[in-house]
Amino acid sequence: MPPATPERILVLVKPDAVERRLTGEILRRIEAKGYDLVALKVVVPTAEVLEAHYAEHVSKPFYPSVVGYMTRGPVVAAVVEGHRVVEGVRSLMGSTEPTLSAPGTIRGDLGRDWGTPAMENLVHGSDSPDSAAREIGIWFPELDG
Ligand code: RTP
Ligand code: MG
Repeated sequence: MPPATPERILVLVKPDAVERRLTGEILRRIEAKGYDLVALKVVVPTAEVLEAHYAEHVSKPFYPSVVGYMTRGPVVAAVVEGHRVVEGVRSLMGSTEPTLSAPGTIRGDLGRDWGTPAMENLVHGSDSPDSAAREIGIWFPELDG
C-alpha cells in the first residue's frame, strides 16, 4: 500500500535548460526513475518569487547573478512525488557545480561552466522535505498542503 503522505520535491528546470530544449530530457530521467509528476507549469519567475525561494542566499555576493540567470526566461516548475523522492531526485541531479558533477547525473551529463556570471546548472531540487513544502507553497500556492 502506498504511504499515506508520500514525500514531495519541488523541481525547477532552470532557464538554461529550457533554452537548450532539455526540459523533456530532464523530466524523462525523473519519470524513468519511477517518480510521479503531480503538478507542472511554465513560468517566468519574478524577483519576488526568487527572493522567497532563495531566502538563504539573498545576502550572498553571488545572489544578483542568480536573479539575472533565473529571471531571463521561463522555467518549468514541477512537483514530483514518491518514497524518498528528495534523496532520489538530488542524486539524479548531481552536485551543484556542473563541471564537476558526476557523469550519469543530469548536471554531469548535460551541464558545464560556460564562463557566465551565474553558475548555470540546469535544475533545482529542494534539499529536504521541509524545504520542499516551503518551496511548493511559493511556486504552487494554488495547491493545498
Ligand atoms: P539548487 O538549490 O539550485 O538545487 O542547487 P544546490 O542546492 O546544489 O546549490 P545551492 O548552494 O543551494 O545554491 C543555489 C543556486 O545558487 C547558484 N549558486 N551560485 N558561487 C556561486 O556562484 C553560486 N553558488 C550557488 C546556483 O544556481 C545554485 O544552484
Ligand atoms: Mg539548494
